[in-house]
Amino acid sequence: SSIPLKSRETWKKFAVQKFDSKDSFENSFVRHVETTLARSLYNCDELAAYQATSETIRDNLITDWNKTQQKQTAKDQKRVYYFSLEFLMGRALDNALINTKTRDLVRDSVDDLGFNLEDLIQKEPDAALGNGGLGRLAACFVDSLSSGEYPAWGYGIRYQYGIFAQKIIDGYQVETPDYWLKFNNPWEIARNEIQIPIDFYGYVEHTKNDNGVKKSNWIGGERVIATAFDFPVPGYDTKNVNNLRLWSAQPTTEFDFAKFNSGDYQNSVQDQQRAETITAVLYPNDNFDSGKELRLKQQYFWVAASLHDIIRRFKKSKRPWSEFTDQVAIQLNDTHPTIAIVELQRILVDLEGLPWDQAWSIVTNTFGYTNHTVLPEALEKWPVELFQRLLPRHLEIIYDINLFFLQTVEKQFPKDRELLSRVSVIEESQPRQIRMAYLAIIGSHKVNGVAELHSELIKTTIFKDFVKIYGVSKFTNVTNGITPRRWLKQANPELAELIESKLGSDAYLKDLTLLKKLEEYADDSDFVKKWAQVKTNNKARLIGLIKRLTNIEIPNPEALFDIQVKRIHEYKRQQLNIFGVIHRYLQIKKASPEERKSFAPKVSIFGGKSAPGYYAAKLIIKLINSVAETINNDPDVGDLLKVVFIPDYNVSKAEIIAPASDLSEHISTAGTEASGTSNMKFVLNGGLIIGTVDGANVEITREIGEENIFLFGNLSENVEEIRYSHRYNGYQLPESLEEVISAIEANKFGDGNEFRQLVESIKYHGDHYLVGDDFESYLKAQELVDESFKDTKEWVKKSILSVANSGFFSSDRAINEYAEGIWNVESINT
Ligand code: F58
Repeated sequence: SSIPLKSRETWKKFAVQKFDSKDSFENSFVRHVETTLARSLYNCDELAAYQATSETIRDNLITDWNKTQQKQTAKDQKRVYYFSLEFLMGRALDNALINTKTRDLVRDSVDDLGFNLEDLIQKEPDAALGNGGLGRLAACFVDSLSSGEYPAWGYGIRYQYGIFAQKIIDGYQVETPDYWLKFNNPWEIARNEIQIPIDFYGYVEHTKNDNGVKKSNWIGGERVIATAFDFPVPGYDTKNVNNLRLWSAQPTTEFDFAKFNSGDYQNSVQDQQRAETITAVLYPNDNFDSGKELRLKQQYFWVAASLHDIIRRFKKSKRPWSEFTDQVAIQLNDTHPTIAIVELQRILVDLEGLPWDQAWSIVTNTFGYTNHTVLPEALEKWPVELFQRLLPRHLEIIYDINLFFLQTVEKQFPKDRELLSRVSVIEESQPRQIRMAYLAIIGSHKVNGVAELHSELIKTTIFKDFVKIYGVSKFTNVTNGITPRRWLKQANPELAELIESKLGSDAYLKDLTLLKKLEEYADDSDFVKKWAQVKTNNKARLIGLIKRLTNIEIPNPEALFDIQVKRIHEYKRQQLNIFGVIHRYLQIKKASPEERKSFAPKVSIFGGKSAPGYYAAKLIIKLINSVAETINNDPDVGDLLKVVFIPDYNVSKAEIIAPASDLSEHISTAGTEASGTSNMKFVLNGGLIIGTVDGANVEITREIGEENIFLFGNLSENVEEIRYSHRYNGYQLPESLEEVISAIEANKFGDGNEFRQLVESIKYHGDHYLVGDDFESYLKAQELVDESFKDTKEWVKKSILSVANSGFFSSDRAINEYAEGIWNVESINT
């Protein structure tokens, strides 16, 4: 459907011009105010100005987006598709300004037009289509894929409600809906012409063709339409703009006449409307599998639409199926899209008529699977019965995949029935369940963990049998990373400027290892002073945020800011942190006014959401708020200690919080945090870390040096043994922790009874997360922190050296590793 040659001259004459000067920006801005928004200079408020600015940037992005897609189609290289149920993007405007290097120009222009750019940026709601680390990782990855000019698309769901907004009322978390699309969203392109039918339920017809070959045909029983929304993803300092395609569910317009004829019009329309609920809301659990039918519907809906899209694109090239894997790589972000393995096999066998084995070899060479957790309660399983109803043909295919797999295992390890039942995709429990991680391993050519320790752990624990079966080469590691564009340049403009003044350019934003040169300035007193000043300014910015959100005054920006922000989870051990705070409080109370002078002033800052149904995590939030209430109002304490819980932690708040830490806490029970990524954000912004030997803390230590990090606690190799010993030999909490618990029980922080479950799980029910075992070691590490912080010069030096050596943690490096080691995909300009 392209334009005939004779008309093309006319098109070319009017080819869209990108804005590239103040004049052209302002021209476009005014046009958008008057036409797109139907307003004028008499009624253009900040929201309208934000929208007109965004529309103007959007025009530029779409122009480059179009060219990028044309170029990628012309080059016809292998593409990578990143399947993720979550993309925690945050705000788009500031990021687009930075990546397209138009920020200064736009700041001056909106100033001419009577607005302040920083204020306009604040008007944008966060695109919060994710829970935490996994979703934010996907967002950093699409940034790096665009910046590295890889031919790559992200595929996900356009939820109408993102992760809930958290209110704190009387110290308790209250969830309110995040209806982020209430204004027109300038960052998406509605592709209403793309309408893909997706079926559910129904039954399978088994027939034979003329040659007597068995054929299976799934007849769906309910149909919804997937329609596409495209989000342009601009790379940094390149014209490359990749696509993030998010699907939205719509009702079909094919009506069920039987129902409508029965005269029940109202109910029939209602049935149709139910289609939209599929993409209505993001499930708010982190590291927990909820197993709800609607969740499985979301997964199949998104995966089926994405594969349909990819196959349509592939078929346009008229290549034989044997070349599919030269053209397509698909990465499964956790097991959530695992059904794609089955769906592709179904398409190839049932619809395209390929023999099973040929289809299966295409499938396994297409997919790679990333695991993000070893926690058993987070590993996805689905009841067989649910599959039987919702996706009957897929269940048959799963049975066949499993059968063929078990047959090869049986050949390899004859008579090992135990092994067969351990690795079977079907768990023979009541009810029987499908183990999605096993299916993902069997259907992929590579399986990776997200940090070295984690990748070793999956090989020796949850996937041990599969290493035996497939060999160790199927398993690999790609340590996570973060994008320095958002997490340094955008979040910390002052630090970025100071760095640029020494490195001479912004090239480090594309090659983060260039930060290494900062080592030369670690003893340069002028540089050290400026470095410290940037930190103080960022702390002042955070003080302002805290005041606005909580009304708490932080009197002293020189105090040590000790921050733990992340999802609230027992394994992440915010309880260990708050017990440490209580301990400190009790020490201050015991001290004489004279002795109190020796305490270094400190601000303990928490933030994070609990899953709505996670009782223990909600209790931790309440405890933090109750402790804050007592301490912040105790005149004996004064400015020595403040405790803050920042409500509704999200990406845009993280951008203010990460640059403001002196110390951040990454204190999970060893072996539980697969990687962590906020640890990288804090280090890149010149904060030091107190942490356990867990996740990416291990590599952070290796890169920045162990003299620049405060490690403590038991090691992962001992955790099981300690738990076992708790169970069979009993255990005793250290005196220091008993004292803390007694203070809670003595109602020093509101009604102590309220926290009984929290206390009892540690005191009497095995202390699964080893809070007692690590407490003393944690306190010691904190003492060391206090000691070090007193020596400002030494502390700042550690900070500079940490940043200088954090280049490894760029998501650009992670993406290059995936491209080479897993996808076999090349950048478009190589
Ligand atoms: C996180 N997982 C890991 N899952 O906990 C963290 O260590 C790691 O750094 C990060 O992934 C990136 O690799 C995580 O965020 C979820 O939120 C899932 C959401 C859907 C339900 C299951 C948990």
